[in-house]
Amino acid sequence: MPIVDVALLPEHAPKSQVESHTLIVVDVLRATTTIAAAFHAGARTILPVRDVDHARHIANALHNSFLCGERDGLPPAGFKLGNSPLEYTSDVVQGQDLILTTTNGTRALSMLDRARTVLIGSIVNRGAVCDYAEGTDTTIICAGTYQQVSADDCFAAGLMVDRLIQLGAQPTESAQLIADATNHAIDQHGSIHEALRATVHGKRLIELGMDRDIEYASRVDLLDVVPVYDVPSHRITAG
Ligand code: 3SL
Ligand code: MG
Repeated sequence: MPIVDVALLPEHAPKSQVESHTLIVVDVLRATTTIAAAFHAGARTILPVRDVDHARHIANALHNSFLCGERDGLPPAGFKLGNSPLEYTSDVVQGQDLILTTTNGTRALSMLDRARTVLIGSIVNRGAVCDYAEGTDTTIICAGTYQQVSADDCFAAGLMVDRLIQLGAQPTESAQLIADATNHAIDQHGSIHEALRATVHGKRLIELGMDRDIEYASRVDLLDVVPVYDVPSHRITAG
């Protein structure tokens, strides 16, 4: 029976699991939600980059690509798009190669150089990603926020654990704990949207006027896309 485990930060993922499991990287507010929206809108590839200056250097070298992402929630100077999934519409990204750098999401991806299979997961593409991982040992890796455990990512992970259990996976004790905590939070707040709004990072996004991003990010199984990160080429494409 395949197992499902959850790492609350990329640093917490056991090396053996990184190298052998199907990894689902989650930064639900907002990088992995944004990546799912970008591929739903027809983006060709996404190159995740950890550092802003490195992203700018690559953009100068790669024609027909453009810079996307955020620092402190907002797009750095010269970036065409920020990190709101609502910006990634087909009239803007259809057929495009995007260079993406974000505070937490692309940092998490940069820590998986020894990984075999890396999927980009969020609440909006939870069903599609879990179906893709069905039958394999899976570790959900939460990006965290500023290298701290982030409840928003944990809630997304909890919804994925529930789905993978339905598909026959055996949760580790920590995975079960995250699923139970997620269901408790949803009961307490009335919806996954309100549970996300109540998190530390959710409150910060609301202060930045980005409540619509949280609402979008909370739409379970909205998109049938499975972005796959190819570690050797450092590129994300639609699986
Ligand atoms: O994508 C990210 O790194 C997020 O965790 C940060 S923000 O929501 O875009 O501010
Ligand atoms: Mg985040």
